[in-house]
Amino acid sequence: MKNTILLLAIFSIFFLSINLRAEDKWIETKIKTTAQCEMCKQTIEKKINKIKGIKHADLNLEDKFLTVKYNSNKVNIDEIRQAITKLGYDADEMKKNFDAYSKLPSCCKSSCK
Ligand SMILES: [Cu+2]
Repeated sequence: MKNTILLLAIFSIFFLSINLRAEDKWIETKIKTTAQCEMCKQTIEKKINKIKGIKHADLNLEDKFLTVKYNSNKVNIDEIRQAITKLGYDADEMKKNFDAYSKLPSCCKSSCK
């Protein structure tokens, strides 16, 4: 009897964990950035792709939108935006970190274009 209960408990934990995993919410969204060139694209993509919960991040230099797919259980959109601003770029309505911006090569500064 004890064994049966133990077995049931193990099974329910097992199925519960499968269910939890199935609840991972993948969201794809676009973030407007102030990227200027190929270097900006690489910097942003490299940084964002390293964040836990990010499936992929791809920046389109023509419209400057970063398309990002992320797991909303692990990371939220503001954390992603914040990571971009820390690199020296605007992210939607969030303004860039000026310290980081001032260290960018001149080709990457949005004001020179
Ligand atoms: Cu650049």
